[in-house]
Amino acid sequence: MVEAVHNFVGGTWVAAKSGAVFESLNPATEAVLVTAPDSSADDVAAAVDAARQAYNGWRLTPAPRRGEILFRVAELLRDRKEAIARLMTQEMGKIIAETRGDVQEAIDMAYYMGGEGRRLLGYTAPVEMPNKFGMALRDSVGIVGLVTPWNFPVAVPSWKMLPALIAGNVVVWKPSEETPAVSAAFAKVFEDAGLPAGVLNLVTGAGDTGDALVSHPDVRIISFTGSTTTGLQVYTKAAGLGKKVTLEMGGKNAIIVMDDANLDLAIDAITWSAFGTTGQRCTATSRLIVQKGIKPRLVDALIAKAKSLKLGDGLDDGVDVGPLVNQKALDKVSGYMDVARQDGVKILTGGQRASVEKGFFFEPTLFDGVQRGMRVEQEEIFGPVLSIVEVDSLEEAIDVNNQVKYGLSSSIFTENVNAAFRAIRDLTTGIVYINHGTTGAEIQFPFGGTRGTGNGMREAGQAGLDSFTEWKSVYVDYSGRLQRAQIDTDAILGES
Ligand code: UN1
Repeated sequence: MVEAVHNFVGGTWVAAKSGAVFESLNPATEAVLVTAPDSSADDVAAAVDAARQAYNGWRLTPAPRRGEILFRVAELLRDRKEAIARLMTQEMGKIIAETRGDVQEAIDMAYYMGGEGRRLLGYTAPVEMPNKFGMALRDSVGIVGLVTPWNFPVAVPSWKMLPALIAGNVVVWKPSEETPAVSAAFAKVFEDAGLPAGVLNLVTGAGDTGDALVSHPDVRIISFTGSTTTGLQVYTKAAGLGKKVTLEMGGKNAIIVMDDANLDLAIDAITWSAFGTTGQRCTATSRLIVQKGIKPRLVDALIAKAKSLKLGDGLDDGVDVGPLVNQKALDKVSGYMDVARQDGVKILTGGQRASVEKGFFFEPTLFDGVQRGMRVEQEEIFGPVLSIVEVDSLEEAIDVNNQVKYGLSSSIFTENVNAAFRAIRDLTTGIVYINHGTTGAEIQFPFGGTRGTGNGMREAGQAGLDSFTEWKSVYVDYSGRLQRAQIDTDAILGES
Protein backbone atom coordinates (compact mmCIF):
# COMPACT_ATOMS: atom_id res chain seq x y z
CA MET A 1 0.00 0.00 0.00
CA VAL A 2 1.54 3.27 -1.13
CA GLU A 3 1.49 6.04 1.46
CA ALA A 4 -0.61 9.15 0.72
CA VAL A 5 0.72 12.57 1.68
CA HIS A 6 -1.61 15.53 2.14
CA ASN A 7 -1.86 19.26 1.76
CA PHE A 8 -1.34 21.35 4.90
CA VAL A 9 -3.99 24.07 4.99
CA GLY A 10 -4.92 26.18 8.00
CA GLY A 11 -3.09 23.79 10.33
CA THR A 12 -4.76 20.59 9.13
CA TRP A 13 -3.65 17.86 6.73
CA VAL A 14 -6.20 17.48 3.96
CA ALA A 15 -6.71 15.78 0.59
CA ALA A 16 -7.48 17.80 -2.55
CA LYS A 17 -11.17 18.82 -2.57
CA SER A 18 -11.61 16.78 -5.78
CA GLY A 19 -9.83 13.78 -4.25
CA ALA A 20 -7.42 13.75 -7.22
CA VAL A 21 -3.88 12.51 -6.64
CA PHE A 22 -0.63 12.09 -8.57
CA GLU A 23 2.25 9.68 -7.97
CA SER A 24 5.80 10.47 -6.93
CA LEU A 25 8.39 7.92 -8.10
CA ASN A 26 11.78 6.90 -6.77
CA PRO A 27 14.03 7.72 -9.76
CA ALA A 28 16.57 5.02 -8.83
CA THR A 29 14.01 2.21 -8.85
CA GLU A 30 11.03 3.71 -10.73
CA ALA A 31 8.77 2.41 -7.90
CA VAL A 32 5.92 4.64 -6.67
CA LEU A 33 7.00 6.25 -3.38
CA VAL A 34 3.83 8.17 -2.38
CA THR A 35 0.68 9.69 -3.81
CA ALA A 36 -0.08 13.37 -3.22
CA PRO A 37 -3.00 15.77 -3.76
CA ASP A 38 -3.36 17.08 -7.29
CA SER A 39 -4.57 20.45 -6.04
CA SER A 40 -6.93 22.67 -8.01
CA ALA A 41 -7.58 26.42 -7.90
CA ASP A 42 -10.14 25.67 -5.12
CA ASP A 43 -7.48 24.11 -2.93
CA VAL A 44 -5.18 27.05 -3.57
CA ALA A 45 -7.99 29.47 -2.68
CA ALA A 46 -8.60 27.61 0.60
CA ALA A 47 -4.89 27.89 1.44
CA VAL A 48 -4.89 31.61 0.62
CA ASP A 49 -7.97 32.06 2.87
CA ALA A 50 -6.23 30.26 5.71
CA ALA A 51 -3.17 32.43 5.24
CA ARG A 52 -5.25 35.61 5.19
CA GLN A 53 -6.89 34.66 8.49
CA ALA A 54 -3.53 33.98 10.09
CA TYR A 55 -1.83 37.15 8.85
CA ASN A 56 -2.75 39.68 11.52
CA GLY A 57 -1.92 37.39 14.41
CA TRP A 58 1.46 36.54 12.93
CA ARG A 59 2.32 40.07 11.83
CA LEU A 60 1.61 41.30 15.37
CA THR A 61 3.61 38.56 17.06
CA PRO A 62 6.84 40.27 18.14
CA ALA A 63 9.63 39.36 15.72
CA PRO A 64 11.87 37.90 18.48
CA ARG A 65 9.05 35.42 19.25
CA ARG A 66 8.73 34.58 15.59
CA GLY A 67 12.49 33.99 15.67
CA GLU A 68 12.16 31.54 18.58
CA ILE A 69 9.82 29.42 16.49
CA LEU A 70 12.40 29.42 13.70
CA PHE A 71 15.05 28.28 16.18
CA ARG A 72 12.75 25.37 17.07
CA VAL A 73 12.45 24.65 13.35
CA ALA A 74 16.28 24.50 13.19
CA GLU A 75 16.45 22.11 16.15
CA LEU A 76 13.72 19.78 14.89
CA LEU A 77 15.33 19.73 11.46
CA ARG A 78 18.61 18.75 13.09
CA ASP A 79 16.86 15.90 14.94
CA ARG A 80 15.16 14.74 11.75
CA LYS A 81 18.06 15.41 9.39
CA GLU A 82 18.83 11.77 8.63
CA ALA A 83 15.20 10.76 8.13
CA ILE A 84 14.44 13.71 5.85
CA ALA A 85 17.69 13.17 3.91
CA ARG A 86 16.82 9.49 3.32
CA LEU A 87 13.34 10.38 2.16
CA MET A 88 14.80 13.02 -0.16
CA THR A 89 17.23 10.54 -1.74
CA GLN A 90 14.35 8.14 -2.31
CA GLU A 91 12.18 10.81 -3.84
CA MET A 92 14.56 12.76 -6.11
CA GLY A 93 17.66 10.60 -6.36
CA LYS A 94 20.70 12.57 -5.22
CA ILE A 95 23.09 10.67 -2.96
CA ILE A 96 22.63 10.67 0.81
CA ALA A 97 25.73 12.82 1.49
CA GLU A 98 24.17 15.51 -0.71
CA THR A 99 20.65 15.24 0.72
CA ARG A 100 22.14 15.64 4.21
CA GLY A 101 23.79 18.82 2.93
CA ASP A 102 20.45 20.00 1.54
CA VAL A 103 18.77 19.67 4.95
CA GLN A 104 21.79 21.31 6.60
CA GLU A 105 21.31 24.42 4.44
CA ALA A 106 17.79 24.75 5.83
CA ILE A 107 19.07 24.29 9.39
CA ASP A 108 21.64 27.04 8.79
CA MET A 109 19.00 29.31 7.27
CA ALA A 110 16.60 28.70 10.17
CA TYR A 111 19.27 29.75 12.70
CA TYR A 112 20.25 32.74 10.57
CA MET A 113 16.70 34.00 10.03
CA GLY A 114 15.74 33.12 13.63
CA GLY A 115 18.47 35.59 14.65
CA GLU A 116 16.93 38.18 12.34
CA GLY A 117 14.00 38.18 14.75
CA ARG A 118 16.17 40.41 16.94
CA ARG A 119 17.56 42.47 14.05
CA LEU A 120 15.47 43.04 10.91
CA LEU A 121 17.54 46.16 10.78
CA GLY A 122 16.15 49.36 9.43
CA TYR A 123 17.94 52.68 9.86
CA THR A 124 17.63 56.25 10.98
CA ALA A 125 19.20 59.22 9.26
CA PRO A 126 19.31 62.95 10.00
CA VAL A 127 16.34 64.95 8.69
CA GLU A 128 16.14 68.42 7.14
CA MET A 129 13.94 70.14 9.74
CA PRO A 130 14.52 70.86 13.43
CA ASN A 131 12.66 68.73 15.98
CA LYS A 132 11.82 66.00 13.55
CA PHE A 133 12.88 62.35 13.41
CA GLY A 134 13.12 59.94 10.48
CA MET A 135 13.51 56.18 10.22
CA ALA A 136 13.08 53.41 7.68
CA LEU A 137 11.55 50.08 8.76
CA ARG A 138 11.14 46.77 7.01
CA ASP A 139 7.45 45.92 6.87
CA SER A 140 5.68 42.64 6.06
CA VAL A 141 3.72 42.48 2.84
CA GLY A 142 1.04 39.84 3.43
CA ILE A 143 0.46 36.60 1.55
CA VAL A 144 3.49 35.21 -0.21
CA GLY A 145 3.33 32.47 -2.89
CA LEU A 146 6.33 30.14 -3.25
CA VAL A 147 6.98 27.88 -6.22
CA THR A 148 10.04 25.67 -5.70
CA PRO A 149 12.05 22.98 -7.56
CA TRP A 150 12.85 19.33 -6.86
CA ASN A 151 16.66 19.53 -6.96
CA PHE A 152 16.98 21.23 -3.55
CA PRO A 153 13.58 20.33 -2.13
CA VAL A 154 14.31 21.54 1.43
CA ALA A 155 17.15 24.07 1.03
CA VAL A 156 15.60 26.23 -1.67
CA PRO A 157 12.14 26.46 -0.03
CA SER A 158 13.90 27.33 3.25
CA TRP A 159 15.64 30.30 1.56
CA LYS A 160 12.21 31.63 0.75
CA MET A 161 9.91 30.69 3.63
CA LEU A 162 12.27 31.52 6.50
CA PRO A 163 12.91 35.16 5.50
CA ALA A 164 9.24 35.52 4.51
CA LEU A 165 8.10 34.23 7.92
CA ILE A 166 10.54 36.16 10.10
CA ALA A 167 9.41 39.36 8.39
CA GLY A 168 5.80 38.63 9.43
CA ASN A 169 4.35 37.34 6.15
CA VAL A 170 2.18 34.27 5.69
CA VAL A 171 2.98 31.67 3.08
CA VAL A 172 1.32 29.39 0.53
CA TRP A 173 3.87 26.95 -0.85
CA LYS A 174 3.60 24.90 -4.06
CA PRO A 175 6.61 22.57 -4.28
CA SER A 176 7.62 20.58 -7.35
CA GLU A 177 5.37 17.64 -8.20
CA GLU A 178 8.54 15.50 -8.06
CA THR A 179 8.94 15.95 -4.30
CA PRO A 180 5.61 16.03 -2.39
CA ALA A 181 6.73 13.57 0.32
CA VAL A 182 9.82 15.47 1.40
CA SER A 183 7.85 18.74 1.18
CA ALA A 184 5.21 17.37 3.56
CA ALA A 185 7.97 16.22 5.95
CA PHE A 186 9.41 19.75 5.88
CA ALA A 187 6.01 21.42 6.49
CA LYS A 188 5.47 19.02 9.43
CA VAL A 189 8.61 20.46 11.08
CA PHE A 190 6.96 23.90 11.15
CA GLU A 191 3.77 22.45 12.59
CA ASP A 192 5.70 20.64 15.33
CA ALA A 193 7.78 23.74 16.06
CA GLY A 194 4.58 25.55 17.03
CA LEU A 195 4.02 27.78 14.02
CA PRO A 196 0.40 29.01 14.31
CA ALA A 197 -2.17 27.42 12.00
CA GLY A 198 -2.44 29.06 8.59
CA VAL A 199 0.93 30.83 8.70
CA LEU A 200 2.49 28.22 6.39
CA ASN A 201 0.31 26.29 3.95
CA LEU A 202 1.36 23.53 1.57
CA VAL A 203 -0.51 22.69 -1.64
CA THR A 204 0.95 20.01 -3.89
CA GLY A 205 0.38 19.72 -7.60
CA ALA A 206 1.91 20.51 -10.97
CA GLY A 207 1.77 23.50 -13.34
CA ASP A 208 -1.96 24.22 -12.98
CA THR A 209 -1.65 24.41 -9.20
CA GLY A 210 1.26 26.82 -9.51
CA ASP A 211 -0.66 28.85 -12.05
CA ALA A 212 -3.62 29.20 -9.65
CA LEU A 213 -1.25 30.46 -6.96
CA VAL A 214 0.46 32.97 -9.25
CA SER A 215 -2.94 34.19 -10.51
CA HIS A 216 -4.62 34.55 -7.11
CA PRO A 217 -5.31 38.28 -6.59
CA ASP A 218 -4.54 38.20 -2.85
CA VAL A 219 -1.05 36.77 -3.25
CA ARG A 220 1.16 39.88 -3.37
CA ILE A 221 4.57 38.31 -3.88
CA ILE A 222 5.74 35.34 -5.92
CA SER A 223 9.12 33.77 -5.33
CA PHE A 224 10.05 31.20 -7.96
CA THR A 225 13.04 28.91 -8.49
CA GLY A 226 13.01 26.54 -11.46
CA SER A 227 13.32 26.36 -15.21
CA THR A 228 13.72 29.45 -17.37
CA THR A 229 10.66 28.61 -19.47
CA THR A 230 8.34 28.34 -16.47
CA GLY A 231 9.99 31.25 -14.68
CA LEU A 232 9.38 33.62 -17.54
CA GLN A 233 5.73 32.52 -17.77
CA VAL A 234 5.35 33.17 -14.03
CA TYR A 235 7.02 36.57 -14.42
CA THR A 236 4.78 37.62 -17.28
CA LYS A 237 1.59 36.55 -15.56
CA ALA A 238 2.53 38.05 -12.19
CA ALA A 239 3.70 41.32 -13.76
CA GLY A 240 0.33 41.66 -15.48
CA LEU A 241 -1.28 41.46 -12.04
CA GLY A 242 1.17 43.99 -10.55
CA LYS A 243 2.90 41.52 -8.23
CA LYS A 244 6.42 41.59 -6.93
CA VAL A 245 8.43 38.63 -8.23
CA THR A 246 11.74 37.00 -7.35
CA LEU A 247 13.11 34.63 -9.99
CA GLU A 248 15.95 32.15 -9.83
CA MET A 249 16.29 30.25 -13.10
CA GLY A 250 18.99 28.64 -15.20
CA GLY A 251 22.77 28.61 -15.15
CA LYS A 252 25.56 27.76 -17.57
CA ASN A 253 28.38 27.97 -15.11
CA ALA A 254 32.04 27.64 -15.98
CA ILE A 255 35.28 26.79 -14.26
CA ILE A 256 38.31 28.51 -15.79
CA VAL A 257 41.59 26.66 -15.37
CA MET A 258 44.78 28.61 -16.06
CA ASP A 259 48.12 27.00 -16.92
CA ASP A 260 49.48 27.83 -13.45
CA ALA A 261 46.57 26.18 -11.58
CA ASN A 262 46.95 23.59 -8.83
CA LEU A 263 46.01 20.63 -11.03
CA ASP A 264 44.87 18.17 -8.35
CA LEU A 265 42.62 20.76 -6.75
CA ALA A 266 41.08 21.67 -10.11
CA ILE A 267 40.44 18.00 -11.01
CA ASP A 268 38.50 17.36 -7.80
CA ALA A 269 36.53 20.59 -7.96
CA ILE A 270 35.54 20.07 -11.59
CA THR A 271 34.50 16.47 -10.97
CA TRP A 272 32.17 17.29 -8.09
CA SER A 273 30.81 20.52 -9.54
CA ALA A 274 30.04 18.89 -12.89
CA PHE A 275 28.86 15.42 -11.84
CA GLY A 276 27.75 15.90 -8.23
CA THR A 277 23.94 15.96 -7.87
CA THR A 278 24.09 14.33 -11.34
CA GLY A 279 24.71 17.83 -12.73
CA GLN A 280 21.24 18.88 -11.61
CA ARG A 281 22.14 22.05 -9.70
CA CYS A 282 21.58 25.49 -11.07
CA THR A 283 25.14 26.14 -9.88
CA ALA A 284 26.59 23.00 -11.54
CA THR A 285 29.66 23.40 -13.72
CA SER A 286 28.69 22.67 -17.31
CA ARG A 287 31.63 24.36 -19.04
CA LEU A 288 35.35 23.93 -18.50
CA ILE A 289 37.27 26.86 -19.99
CA VAL A 290 40.86 25.69 -20.02
CA GLN A 291 44.13 27.26 -21.06
CA LYS A 292 46.04 25.36 -23.77
CA GLY A 293 49.13 24.35 -21.79
CA ILE A 294 47.42 22.50 -18.95
CA LYS A 295 44.61 21.05 -21.06
CA PRO A 296 46.08 17.63 -22.05
CA ARG A 297 46.94 16.68 -18.45
CA LEU A 298 43.67 18.00 -17.05
CA VAL A 299 41.49 16.30 -19.64
CA ASP A 300 43.22 12.91 -19.24
CA ALA A 301 42.68 13.09 -15.48
CA LEU A 302 39.03 14.11 -15.88
CA ILE A 303 38.32 11.19 -18.22
CA ALA A 304 39.78 8.80 -15.65
CA LYS A 305 37.76 10.44 -12.86
CA ALA A 306 34.50 10.41 -14.80
CA LYS A 307 34.93 6.70 -15.59
CA SER A 308 35.66 5.87 -11.97
CA LEU A 309 32.45 7.38 -10.57
CA LYS A 310 30.03 4.76 -9.24
CA LEU A 311 26.41 5.22 -10.31
CA GLY A 312 23.57 3.77 -8.27
CA ASP A 313 20.90 4.19 -5.64
CA GLY A 314 21.95 7.18 -3.55
CA LEU A 315 21.22 5.29 -0.32
CA ASP A 316 23.84 2.62 -1.12
CA ASP A 317 27.37 2.91 0.26
CA GLY A 318 30.06 3.97 -2.16
CA VAL A 319 27.70 5.45 -4.73
CA ASP A 320 28.99 8.75 -6.16
CA VAL A 321 26.24 9.72 -8.59
CA GLY A 322 22.51 9.07 -8.45
CA PRO A 323 19.97 9.01 -11.28
CA LEU A 324 18.44 11.91 -13.17
CA VAL A 325 15.10 12.90 -11.69
CA ASN A 326 12.76 11.38 -14.31
CA GLN A 327 12.29 10.03 -17.82
CA LYS A 328 11.83 13.52 -19.23
CA ALA A 329 15.20 14.61 -17.86
CA LEU A 330 16.78 11.47 -19.29
CA ASP A 331 15.29 12.23 -22.72
CA LYS A 332 16.48 15.84 -22.58
CA VAL A 333 20.05 14.96 -21.61
CA SER A 334 20.16 12.13 -24.20
CA GLY A 335 18.92 14.58 -26.84
CA TYR A 336 21.94 16.80 -26.26
CA MET A 337 24.24 13.93 -27.33
CA ASP A 338 22.81 14.23 -30.85
CA VAL A 339 23.06 18.02 -30.74
CA ALA A 340 26.75 17.67 -29.79
CA ARG A 341 27.48 15.11 -32.53
CA GLN A 342 25.79 17.26 -35.18
CA ASP A 343 28.04 20.16 -34.19
CA GLY A 344 31.15 17.99 -34.52
CA VAL A 345 31.80 17.77 -30.79
CA LYS A 346 33.85 14.79 -29.61
CA ILE A 347 32.40 12.70 -26.78
CA LEU A 348 35.45 11.70 -24.72
CA THR A 349 33.57 9.51 -22.24
CA GLY A 350 29.96 8.76 -21.31
CA GLY A 351 27.34 9.93 -23.78
CA GLN A 352 24.61 7.41 -23.00
CA ARG A 353 22.12 6.04 -20.53
CA ALA A 354 23.94 3.86 -18.02
CA SER A 355 23.37 0.14 -18.41
CA VAL A 356 21.45 -0.63 -15.25
CA GLU A 357 18.10 -2.41 -15.17
CA LYS A 358 16.00 0.30 -13.57
CA GLY A 359 16.30 3.99 -12.92
CA PHE A 360 17.06 7.10 -14.94
CA PHE A 361 20.86 6.84 -14.87
CA PHE A 362 23.10 8.66 -17.34
CA GLU A 363 26.87 8.26 -17.64
CA PRO A 364 29.09 11.20 -16.65
CA THR A 365 29.94 12.77 -19.99
CA LEU A 366 32.78 14.92 -21.33
CA PHE A 367 32.49 16.91 -24.58
CA ASP A 368 35.71 18.09 -26.22
CA GLY A 369 36.28 20.51 -29.08
CA VAL A 370 33.40 22.69 -27.98
CA GLN A 371 33.45 26.17 -29.54
CA ARG A 372 31.86 29.26 -28.06
CA GLY A 373 28.36 29.78 -29.39
CA MET A 374 27.56 26.08 -29.92
CA ARG A 375 24.27 24.96 -28.40
CA VAL A 376 25.94 22.67 -25.85
CA GLU A 377 28.07 25.63 -24.78
CA GLN A 378 25.08 27.97 -24.40
CA GLU A 379 22.07 25.97 -23.20
CA GLU A 380 21.45 24.55 -19.75
CA ILE A 381 21.50 20.74 -20.04
CA PHE A 382 20.91 19.99 -16.32
CA GLY A 383 22.68 16.65 -16.36
CA PRO A 384 26.16 15.15 -15.82
CA VAL A 385 27.62 16.73 -18.95
CA LEU A 386 30.72 18.94 -19.16
CA SER A 387 31.72 20.89 -22.29
CA ILE A 388 35.42 21.68 -22.69
CA VAL A 389 36.40 24.93 -24.40
CA GLU A 390 40.08 25.66 -25.03
CA VAL A 391 41.41 29.23 -24.71
CA ASP A 392 44.74 31.03 -25.00
CA SER A 393 44.54 33.74 -22.33
CA LEU A 394 42.80 35.01 -19.22
CA GLU A 395 41.01 37.68 -21.27
CA GLU A 396 39.66 35.11 -23.69
CA ALA A 397 38.58 32.84 -20.81
CA ILE A 398 36.63 35.66 -19.14
CA ASP A 399 35.08 36.60 -22.45
CA VAL A 400 33.89 33.04 -23.05
CA ASN A 401 32.51 32.86 -19.52
CA ASN A 402 30.54 36.08 -19.91
CA GLN A 403 28.95 35.50 -23.31
CA VAL A 404 26.16 33.11 -22.23
CA LYS A 405 22.65 34.27 -21.47
CA TYR A 406 22.91 33.11 -17.83
CA GLY A 407 25.05 34.57 -15.04
CA LEU A 408 24.81 32.51 -11.87
CA SER A 409 28.25 31.31 -10.78
CA SER A 410 31.77 31.08 -12.15
CA SER A 411 35.16 29.99 -10.92
CA ILE A 412 38.85 30.33 -11.72
CA PHE A 413 41.76 28.12 -10.75
CA THR A 414 45.04 30.04 -10.71
CA GLU A 415 47.95 30.55 -8.33
CA ASN A 416 48.43 34.09 -9.63
CA VAL A 417 46.87 36.68 -7.33
CA ASN A 418 46.72 39.33 -10.06
CA ALA A 419 44.79 37.00 -12.37
CA ALA A 420 42.44 36.09 -9.51
CA PHE A 421 41.61 39.72 -8.76
CA ARG A 422 41.14 40.55 -12.45
CA ALA A 423 38.71 37.66 -12.64
CA ILE A 424 36.81 38.91 -9.58
CA ARG A 425 36.50 42.28 -11.29
CA ASP A 426 35.55 41.07 -14.76
CA LEU A 427 33.47 37.87 -14.36
CA THR A 428 29.87 39.00 -14.70
CA THR A 429 28.14 36.36 -12.56
CA GLY A 430 26.28 36.77 -9.27
CA ILE A 431 28.69 34.36 -7.54
CA VAL A 432 32.44 34.09 -8.20
CA TYR A 433 34.76 31.44 -6.77
CA ILE A 434 38.55 31.41 -6.64
CA ASN A 435 40.15 27.95 -6.44
CA HIS A 436 36.79 26.30 -5.59
CA GLY A 437 34.10 24.67 -7.73
CA THR A 438 30.97 26.57 -8.81
CA THR A 439 28.68 24.93 -6.22
CA GLY A 440 28.34 25.23 -2.47
CA ALA A 441 27.07 28.76 -1.85
CA GLU A 442 26.52 29.52 1.85
CA ILE A 443 23.28 30.98 3.20
CA GLN A 444 24.69 34.15 4.78
CA PHE A 445 25.64 35.66 1.40
CA PRO A 446 23.36 36.78 -1.43
CA PHE A 447 22.53 33.94 -3.85
CA GLY A 448 21.45 34.63 -7.40
CA GLY A 449 22.58 35.49 -10.86
CA THR A 450 22.86 38.19 -13.46
CA ARG A 451 21.31 38.30 -16.96
CA GLY A 452 18.85 35.47 -17.75
CA THR A 453 19.40 33.69 -14.44
CA GLY A 454 16.99 35.96 -12.62
CA ASN A 455 15.37 39.36 -12.41
CA GLY A 456 17.96 41.15 -10.31
CA MET A 457 16.70 39.92 -6.93
CA ARG A 458 18.79 37.80 -4.58
CA GLU A 459 18.00 35.12 -2.04
CA ALA A 460 19.75 34.42 1.29
CA GLY A 461 21.80 36.78 3.44
CA GLN A 462 20.43 40.22 4.21
CA ALA A 463 19.50 40.63 0.55
CA GLY A 464 17.09 37.71 0.94
CA LEU A 465 14.86 39.87 3.12
CA ASP A 466 14.31 42.34 0.26
CA SER A 467 12.05 39.92 -1.60
CA PHE A 468 9.65 39.67 1.32
CA THR A 469 9.59 43.14 2.85
CA GLU A 470 8.54 46.63 1.85
CA TRP A 471 10.31 49.66 3.23
CA LYS A 472 8.20 51.94 5.37
CA SER A 473 9.70 55.42 5.90
CA VAL A 474 8.43 57.08 9.07
CA TYR A 475 8.68 60.80 10.00
CA VAL A 476 7.89 62.04 13.49
CA ASP A 477 7.56 65.81 13.84
CA TYR A 478 7.84 66.88 17.49
CA SER A 479 8.20 70.63 16.82
CA GLY A 480 4.55 71.40 17.54
CA ARG A 481 4.21 73.61 14.48
CA LEU A 482 3.74 73.20 10.73
CA GLN A 483 7.09 72.48 9.09
CA ARG A 484 7.25 71.83 5.39
CA ALA A 485 10.52 70.33 4.17
CA GLN A 486 11.54 71.32 0.64
CA ILE A 487 9.25 74.34 0.77
CA ASP A 488 10.21 76.41 3.78
CA THR A 489 13.44 74.85 5.02
CA ASP A 490 15.30 78.14 4.64
CA ALA A 491 12.60 80.19 6.34
CA ILE A 492 12.40 77.89 9.35
CA LEU A 493 16.14 77.56 9.71
CA GLY A 494 16.43 81.38 9.45
CA GLU A 495 14.00 81.74 12.36
CA SER A 496 15.59 79.26 14.70
C1 UN1 B 1 20.27 25.23 -6.81
O1 UN1 B 1 20.88 24.44 -7.54
O2 UN1 B 1 19.11 25.60 -7.10
O3 UN1 B 1 25.43 26.65 -4.24
C2 UN1 B 1 20.78 25.73 -5.53
C3 UN1 B 1 24.94 25.54 -4.29
C4 UN1 B 1 23.86 25.17 -3.31
C5 UN1 B 1 22.51 25.58 -3.78
C6 UN1 B 1 22.20 25.30 -5.20
N1 UN1 B 1 24.12 25.77 -2.04
O4 UN1 B 1 25.28 24.73 -5.13
